[in-house]
Amino acid sequence: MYTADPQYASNFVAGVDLAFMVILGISIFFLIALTIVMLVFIYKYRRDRHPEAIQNEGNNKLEVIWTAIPLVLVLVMFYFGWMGWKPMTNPPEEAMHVKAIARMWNFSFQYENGKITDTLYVPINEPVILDLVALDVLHSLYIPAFRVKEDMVPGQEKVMWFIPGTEGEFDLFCTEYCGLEHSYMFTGVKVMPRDEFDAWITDTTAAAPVVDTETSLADQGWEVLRRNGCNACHSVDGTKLIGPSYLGGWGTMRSVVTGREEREVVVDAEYVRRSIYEPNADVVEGFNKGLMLSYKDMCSEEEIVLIIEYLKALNE
Ligand code: HEC
Ligand SMILES: [Cu+2]
Repeated sequence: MYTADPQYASNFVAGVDLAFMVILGISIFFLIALTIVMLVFIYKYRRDRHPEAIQNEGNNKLEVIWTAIPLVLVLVMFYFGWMGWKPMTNPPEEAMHVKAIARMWNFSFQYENGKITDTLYVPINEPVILDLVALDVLHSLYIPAFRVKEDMVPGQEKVMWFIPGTEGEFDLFCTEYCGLEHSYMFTGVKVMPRDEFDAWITDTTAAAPVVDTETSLADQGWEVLRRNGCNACHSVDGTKLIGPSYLGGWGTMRSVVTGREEREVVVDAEYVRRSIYEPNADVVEGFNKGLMLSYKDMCSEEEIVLIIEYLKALNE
């Protein structure tokens, strides 16, 4: 149906690169031309040949020329820029939708069947529409190889689309300075053949926690924490980051603020579960409300059990 040129990573590469080369070409031409003219004039009008300066009262012909030529050049640049950019604003009717969710400080991608990943997987030669969702602050999704970049604004429905043209893995990252660990909002896009993609998307075992005997429950809990980007705000070594450290928390008492009221609670399974699903219900003293968002749609009950196993293991 669609065939993006296999030479290019996406359908926008040709247009954007052409605009870039046109502007770069014009700039280099003038850099060289002006430098040459300048050198010639320095030589030709040097002081020992022209000891007396001449006053020029104006030259209408020159004025017209140096207004008209730059105007044409700027319009040429505008034309190529516009032609490269316009198609990005017209996503096709029929396309695969992926919800791209950004939060401090990671991306996650949710597919039409509910599968969630931290790397974006897409089939080759088919249009993909990313529905951009920012949960907390401004982020911006950038895939340099595809020549696409779009701001993600909390509360605003925005989309980005492209047709991948070459198989492989490409960088994807946030380009809107969004806080302390902004530079870690870095992941990738994996472009694969349709049949491989179909096999991958229908395989839901990778997303669900498989309780295998090879890996300990605690290690699987760590995997859940890593996958959800929890470690951007929570350390394992007692360091206070944005949130409290995991270390030495389990089983101890916590001073929390519930509503207006301060109280002491035990860090038990119920508390951890509530901290993950309703982070703002009990806010740990000394930490800020509203920074951690609910992981209701991201973490299953089974995964929370694994997280708890990990917290327990840290105490040993
Ligand atoms: C953007 C930063 C951020 C991210 C990401 C984050 N948290 Fe938090 N978390 C906090 C802050 C701040 C607090 C303390 C305030 C509160 O209780 O809401 C907290 C509190 C907690 C608590 C209570 C801790 C205690 O010692 O009493 C738990 C448990 C917790 N987070 C687990 C998680 C898990 C699991 C994830 C990932 C699924 C996660 N957090 C992701 C910032 C974050
Ligand atoms: Cu960001």
